[in-house]
Amino acid sequence: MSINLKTIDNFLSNEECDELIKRSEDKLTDSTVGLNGEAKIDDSRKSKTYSLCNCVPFEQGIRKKVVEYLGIEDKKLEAIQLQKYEVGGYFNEHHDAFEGENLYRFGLASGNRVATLMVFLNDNSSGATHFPRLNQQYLPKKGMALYWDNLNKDGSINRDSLHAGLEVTEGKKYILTCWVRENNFDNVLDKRLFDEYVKGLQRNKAGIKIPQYSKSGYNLVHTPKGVLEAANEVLQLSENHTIEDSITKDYLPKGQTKLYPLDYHKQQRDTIVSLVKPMLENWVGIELELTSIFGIREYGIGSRLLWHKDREHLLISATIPVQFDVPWNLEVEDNNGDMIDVDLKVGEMLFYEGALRLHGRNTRFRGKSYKNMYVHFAPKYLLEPPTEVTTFDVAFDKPKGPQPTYI
Ligand SMILES: O=C(O)CCC(=O)C(=O)O
Ligand SMILES: [Fe+2]
Ligand SMILES: [Fe+2]
Repeated sequence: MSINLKTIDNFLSNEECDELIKRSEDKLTDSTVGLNGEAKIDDSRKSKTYSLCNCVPFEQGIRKKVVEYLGIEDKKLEAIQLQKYEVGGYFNEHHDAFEGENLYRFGLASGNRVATLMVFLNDNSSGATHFPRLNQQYLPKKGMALYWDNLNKDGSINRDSLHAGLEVTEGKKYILTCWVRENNFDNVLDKRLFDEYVKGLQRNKAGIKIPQYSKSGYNLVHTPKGVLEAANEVLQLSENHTIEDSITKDYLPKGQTKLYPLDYHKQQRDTIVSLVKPMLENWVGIELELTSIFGIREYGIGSRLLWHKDREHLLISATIPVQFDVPWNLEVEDNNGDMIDVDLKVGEMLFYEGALRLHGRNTRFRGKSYKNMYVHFAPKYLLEPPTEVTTFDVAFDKPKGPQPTYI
């Protein structure tokens, strides 16, 4: 797919370019790059950066010009940056869009960098911006902007957007870089969500080595009719009995959830457990004990369940869709450590080893309502009083019977 690379002559006036350079003079710091989820000074980039403050009419005017040209909401634009390269300065080949760890660190709320608008603030016969895959390069030309897309329609990185700032061999080179995000730019929320995501990965605090109980790691099976009937009865009976859901804040950025607790509906709850338990026991080949069945969780539009591992006693689990208007992929780690997508339908359920394997729903839910139920078990022998104290028993946070806790 094309990156829609184009030039816009005289995007900024000579006076605007000069004023921007002047304003940056005593405020420049070493430029950084995102490496394994951290902003670092690195040999791949040699330049200095000034982030526009957007606090004076002149800088606000520049931002307005960019936003209007791009036809985007102001909130989607990152803080505009000025970059200064001296002789010997360069920026090696890179994509402006984030991938891997960097997307997690810098894009959980804001999303990726959809597009770049770059403006040359002075002329130079070196330090061209080079697009190796397109065999195109542009020498700095005062006031001229370059525009290109960084992502394909499906959100993946458009590899043709690879580019470099070639080495400056004489004079100085000044540019502005303007990056547009998929969502509203919020770097504070990006950081908070990343910290929470890391917490989710490190959830097994006691550092217990969790064994794999099943051969396959996960398993897609039919949901017994009785389970769905019982769950639907609970939904009908508990119309006015939803409770606040504590998961929202930590694992569901922006999403809304409600809980239909099963505690008020013992009969349905016992039916569900008695039907699912033997199936899970058959899957892992050992006797199990219920450790948590919380209720039916209803996710609203925009929900996203960040990848995480469950707590140590939520070892062998089933996730059971009950009703939804739009499908929502679930990802679970397979035996090779790869995340695989599961498109669960009502009438199917997924068995997974939640404390061992990463899982979540990392794309935002696009529908209005997704009602899902989770049932968690642990091997029975782990829950019986230890006959002798082993390291494992000491570290294991033993639940006593069903726990009204989740994740
Ligand atoms: O200096 C250039 O020509 C390219 C700059 C760039 O790619 C960036 O700042 O992301
Ligand atoms: Fe770039
Ligand atoms: Fe989980």
